[in-house]
Amino acid sequence: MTIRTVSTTPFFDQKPGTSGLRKAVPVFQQPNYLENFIQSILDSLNEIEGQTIVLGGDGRYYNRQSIQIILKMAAANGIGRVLVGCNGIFSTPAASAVIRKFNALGGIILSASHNPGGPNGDFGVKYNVTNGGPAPEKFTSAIFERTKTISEYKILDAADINLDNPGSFNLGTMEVEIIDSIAPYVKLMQTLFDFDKIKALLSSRNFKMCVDSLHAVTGPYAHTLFEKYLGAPKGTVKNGTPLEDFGGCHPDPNLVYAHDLVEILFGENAPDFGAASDGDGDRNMILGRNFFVTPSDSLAILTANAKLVPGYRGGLAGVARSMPTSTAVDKVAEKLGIDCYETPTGWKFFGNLLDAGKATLCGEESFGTGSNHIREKDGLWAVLFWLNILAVRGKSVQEIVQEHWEEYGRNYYSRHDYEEVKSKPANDLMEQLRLMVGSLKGKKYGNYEVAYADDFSYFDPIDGSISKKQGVRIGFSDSSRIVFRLSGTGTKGATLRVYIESYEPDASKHNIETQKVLKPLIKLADEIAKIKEFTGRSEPTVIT
Ligand code: VG1
Ligand code: CO
Repeated sequence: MTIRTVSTTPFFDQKPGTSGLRKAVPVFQQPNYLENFIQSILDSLNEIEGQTIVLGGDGRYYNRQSIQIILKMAAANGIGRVLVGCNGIFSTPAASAVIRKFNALGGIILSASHNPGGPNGDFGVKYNVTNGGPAPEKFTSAIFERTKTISEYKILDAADINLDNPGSFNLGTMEVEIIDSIAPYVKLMQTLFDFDKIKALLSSRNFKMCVDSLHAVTGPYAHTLFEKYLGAPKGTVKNGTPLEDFGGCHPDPNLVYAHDLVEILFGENAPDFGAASDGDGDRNMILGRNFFVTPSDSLAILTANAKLVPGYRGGLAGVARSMPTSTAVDKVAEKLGIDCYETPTGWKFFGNLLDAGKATLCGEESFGTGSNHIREKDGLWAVLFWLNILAVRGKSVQEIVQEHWEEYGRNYYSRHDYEEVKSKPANDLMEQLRLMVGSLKGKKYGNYEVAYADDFSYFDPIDGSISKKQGVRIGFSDSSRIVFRLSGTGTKGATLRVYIESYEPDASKHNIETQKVLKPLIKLADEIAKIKEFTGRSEPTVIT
């Protein structure tokens, strides 16, 4: 087996976004495109000689081919050992758990998360560091800088490795271990949740649940957890076989893309509980019978009920949410007397807080919740957390949420996405907002008075780093809020995200339709940002 050094020239579009490098599959299939990015990651790491890394993906199209390339490059660059998920599969949370368990140097996760897959879908590469979490900005910037100057990469000439069964192989001097990626994850979940109580709930005749894996990575994990360990009847998990193109669907657990599950939960004889997860298994959507739980509320409710769950019985050190996430959890934190941190969008910003023991639970409005058990958001963890709460409290999802609102007030919340708009006008829209925010304070729009407005900038209290331009937020004196930012995960044009929130303390007004309540603010968002004028769109493409 010989190591080949291949000369190459840079691609200038390899800047990692909110969560790794995401591009359409044909972009990744260009000669040297994947290789350049992988070599840039390896070049940005110190002392890789003999180290262990974790490798796997969400099973989407191009996963297997990429794994073979990456293995040969890792071997040529002196990596000592690679732990690969069987069949090349690792959910993002399971990869994070395995990096931590084996004290690996880091991991390469192949996923474009909730973006569609298949030959014309998206692919992605993400590097996670030693703590199991996404590489911080400092590191992703170093990778990007390297991609701009790269002139060669190293690869071993060798035959492909069989990924289909657990086992050990040698690739040059490097060891490749194909491991069961489900067992360590299930074991970790057993240390956090009361499996006996959840089992009693799931095997009772009075409780029915439906889990939709959307043909994506959580299928095998969900079958094992719910049907094998927790007594749920076979058939509880739907679409549980990962497909390379996710059956042609968006593996995105929200009311729009998980519509089959929504129909079941809002239909006749609906189950008591429903859940879905995304392409790589780090997102979750929680539904009750005829009831949708917003991700922001879910975070607040997990926080308020954490003491009922064995892994969190000792109390929470603090909580953290991304800036656009509703402030529902802030109210719970205040009552519990714990700190609540506000970070930019993207899980990488929670890593330092989790490592420093400042936050125990974290969440994002984009259907992501997680805790200090790993350094990624974790879809099935959130489902188990909910089931544990339901098993202890013996109430329905709707009752739990409504009681929560009665105690803390309700944060009406919605996100409006304008997908695939042209990049230039989208950037111009944000730029005019940035120029405007400095002078908005005190300005009146009908009944709304601007209490503060800024372009969110985050000071990381642990490492002192500053992340600027993280979204324009406009807060009003009645606690309502509008946030504007551009997506960092899309692959076509730009996606404008508008986040709208209002607060209602009065319990007699808690059962109004969300879009109706938010209507004046939605109108105001358009008036302030001139969305129609810049994007030419009069309606968002997706409302969650
Ligand atoms: C989106 C979400 C963000 C999330 C990110 C990765 O980013 O808004 O909250 O962390 O996706 O999620 P953006 O930049 O498009 O708004 V995923 O499940 O990659 O795992
Ligand atoms: Co994801």
